[in-house]
Amino acid sequence: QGKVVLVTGASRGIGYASALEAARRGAHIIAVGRTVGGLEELDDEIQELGSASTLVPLDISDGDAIDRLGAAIFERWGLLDGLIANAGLLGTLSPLPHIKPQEFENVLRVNVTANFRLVRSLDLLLRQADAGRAVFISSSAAKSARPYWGLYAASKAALDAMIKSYAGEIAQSSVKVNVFYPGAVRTAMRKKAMPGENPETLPTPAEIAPKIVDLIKPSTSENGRLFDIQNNGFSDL
Ligand code: NJP
Repeated sequence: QGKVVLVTGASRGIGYASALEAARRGAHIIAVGRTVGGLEELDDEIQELGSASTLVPLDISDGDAIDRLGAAIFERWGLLDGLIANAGLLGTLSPLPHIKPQEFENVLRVNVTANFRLVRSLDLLLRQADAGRAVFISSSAAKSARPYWGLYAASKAALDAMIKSYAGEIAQSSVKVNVFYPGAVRTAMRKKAMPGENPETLPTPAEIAPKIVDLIKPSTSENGRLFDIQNNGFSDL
């Protein structure tokens, strides 16, 4: 209640549902994404819940924009209670030699570098909160190399390694950081990855969102742990 929570990739899918779930629990949502229509739709739904949001249309691969966002949050609230770092890019699933260097770099920029910029820009704000919490959305692809998934898998594995290191660095602080593996979820990204799959067999973002938002509750005592929805539990980072 009354917490300030930033969600990246809030314009659709898992991020949208997580933002809505956090708003339902009384948080003020800072909603980040490029698609203004999606953010506005989210804002309408949040208002219907009696909560409020601040919409931030930006491309998270713009590191300077992330720094400006951190400065603006500092100006207005002086702290950040929760971060759901969800925005991600699948990229083309194809043999590695066929991937264009520009696309390779773009996927790494969104899935890895942007999350580094978020950590860099928001670390102090999370420390200013009584119990700052951050969860980074990874993928089981990080743990299982499969043909054609090399670029996406590499980016999520890099994200995991980076966040595990960060979790160790802040272990003695009041901030807690986790990584979440959603498993297969009924979203646009999953449809692009598995076009032949029947989406009805998959959980919806709304079904997954409470598990993600639980990880930014102040009472969450686990630090530096992975929550793997497929294995339905925690393991150490
Ligand atoms: O993806 P999708 P999901 N700047 O494509 C945003 C992981 N995951 O909800 O900018 C700012 O529906 C984009 O916003 P927009 C996955 O890797 C999923 O399925 O408006 N935002 C949109 O809101 C990802 O990390 C599954 O286009 C940018 C959001 O990201 C997370 O879950 C399985 C952006 C993507 O929405 C959410 O995925 C798994 C940018 N440059 C992991 N680029 C699954 N769905 O099955 C993208 O293991 N976004």
